[in-house]
Order: sequence, then structure tokens, then C-alpha cells
Amino acid sequence: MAPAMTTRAGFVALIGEPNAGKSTLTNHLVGAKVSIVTHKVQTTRARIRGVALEGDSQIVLVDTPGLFKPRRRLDRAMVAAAWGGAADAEVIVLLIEAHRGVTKGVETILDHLPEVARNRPVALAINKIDKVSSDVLLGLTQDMNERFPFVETFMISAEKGYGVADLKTWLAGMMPESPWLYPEDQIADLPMRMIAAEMTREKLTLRLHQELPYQLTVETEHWEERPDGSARVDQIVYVARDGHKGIVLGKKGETIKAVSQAARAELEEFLGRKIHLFLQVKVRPNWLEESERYSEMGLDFKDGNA
Ligand SMILES: Nc1nc2c(ncn2[C@@H]2O[C@H](COP(=O)(O)OP(=O)(O)OP(=O)(O)O)[C@@H](O)[C@H]2O)c(=O)[nH]1
Ligand SMILES: [Mg+2]
Repeated sequence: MAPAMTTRAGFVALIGEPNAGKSTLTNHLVGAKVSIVTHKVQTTRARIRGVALEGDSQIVLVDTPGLFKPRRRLDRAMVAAAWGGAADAEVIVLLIEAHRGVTKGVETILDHLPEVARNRPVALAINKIDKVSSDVLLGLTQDMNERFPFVETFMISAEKGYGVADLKTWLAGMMPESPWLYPEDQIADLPMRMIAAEMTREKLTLRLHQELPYQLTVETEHWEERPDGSARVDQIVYVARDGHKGIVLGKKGETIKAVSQAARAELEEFLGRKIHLFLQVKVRPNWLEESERYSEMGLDFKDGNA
């Protein structure tokens, strides 16, 4: 009889300031887009788990919302979700942006890190190295390592892929011996209706630029499988004000139409089948104080309590 193969598996939390590139890195490590990415800060709102395989290791990446100073209920729930992700993981990776260096926000994260990490290994990933020269990188590496005992420092570009393979190999080796936590073909741990809602929110964010209302959320309300293999998906875009409804719809409904087309195309590619996507915009002045909206996002409403 052949000896039993030793498998490894565990959780890796990616933390950092908003826009550091956590979701871009998650997607690169998984090899598929499981978490939405935009140029705007505070894109990710809840913990997104993506599953990467490397040799005999299964690495469950926990992409988290950015860490920043929360002001509103939604902010507080997001930041709580991010620190919660770090608390549950075997390994923590702190992402910082090479060209921004040690910002106030990074300093605040470093202040909290010892308490959250306790004795777990924390690695530093300096991201967006495509934006700086090598002497800047060396200075930053030294500075950061004087501030915290990182077990390793990686210099990467999550977008271009530089250094990501090395990071992945290292993470694989850090995973404890364990049976795999997910089936081999599973790449994300989010219900499909939530992934679909996130895709629409990404397209809205990309399309609306400066106009984007912060107080916007997308929910998949209905998902109906059709006998021909396609599916009908109904989603609601919640906004808090009448004026925002007009922004989301756009002139003659152009904006919502373009968003719907882009989201549908991405969803069809992800699922490999035909999707009929219907979007509806609803004004709901108080949605930021409704616990149901938070559970739909994968957040804990109570975490938002002041
Ligand atoms: N130049 C460059 N841009 C990058 C790199 N990695 C990510 N970006 C860009 O940085 C922006 C933010 O990336 P995200 O992955 O959404 O960042 P995030 O940390 O998940 O942000 P939040 O979800 O808001 O906390 C996007 O426009 C990315 O394309 C990189 O290596 N180089
Ligand atoms: Mg993100």
C-alpha cells in the first residue's frame, strides 16, 4: 500500500489599508476573480474567502475590508470584519503600498498588530513595486522591519504578478498538516447570489467614478434556474436618496443598462452559461440602519454599534 499523502491546509488573512491591493492579490493567488477590485478605497465590504492550491497545500485566503478609522455603522462593521479575519487565521499577511510607504494608516495598523497577531506569524508584503525604484524598497523594508518582527518580507506586484509565486510557495509551506478544508474544485466560499451582487456593485463603482454614492448596496433578490440551463437573476440596487436613484439610472437609463450588460457578461463567463440579469433601483433612506442589509453583505450589524 502506498503511504498516505500528507496534506496541508489553513487560513491566511490579508490585511492592510483600503486600496492596498488585497483583493487583487487574492484573485492572483486563486487564479480566478473571486473578489471585486476597483481603483476606489473601501471596495471590499466583507470577508471573502478564496481557495488556492499549491502542491499538497490548500491555502484559504481571507480577503478583508481595508483597515481605516471608522466613522459610520457600515465602516465599523467592515473594520470589525477585517480584524476578525486576522484573528481566525494561521498566518497574517500585511499589505502596504510601496509608493505610499509608512502612512498614518499603516502606523495605526502596526499599533494594533501585536494584540491581534499574538504569537502567529505575520509576513509583510510590499505591493505595487512596479511604481517605485529598488532603493525605495530597501529603505521601506528596513523601516517596517524595525517597527514589527515580520517573519518574512515579500516585494510584490499583485497586479503584474511579480513575486506572487514566491509568496504562494512560502504560504503553502506555512500551512499546518490537515485534511483539505474545501473540495478540490472549489475556489471561493461565498454563495453565488452574493458573488453576483458583488459583480454588479463592481460595475457600478467603475462606471460612476466620483458620483458614486457611498450609501449604495446590491442584493440578489431572486435566482431562478431555467430548464434550458440558463438562469434568471433579479437584483436590487439600494440607494439612500432620491437623487442617487437618478445617478444610478443615468440619462434615459443608460448607466444602469451599461452596468447590467457588464455584470451579466462577467457572470456568464464565471458560470459558463447564459444569464438573464434584471436590475431594479430602490430608494431606501434608512438601509444603513437595517440589520438585514448587513447580513446580505456578510457583515454583523452589531459590530457597527458605536
Ligand atoms: N500599479 C499597481 N496597482 C495595483 C497593484 N495591485 C493592485 N493595484 C490597484 O490598486 C487598486 C486597489 O486594488 P484592490 O485589490 O481593490 O485593493 P484592496 O486592498 O482590496 O482595497 P479595499 O477593498 O478597498 O480595501 C486597483 O485599482 C488595483 O488595480 C500593483 O501591484 N500595482
Ligand atoms: Mg478589496
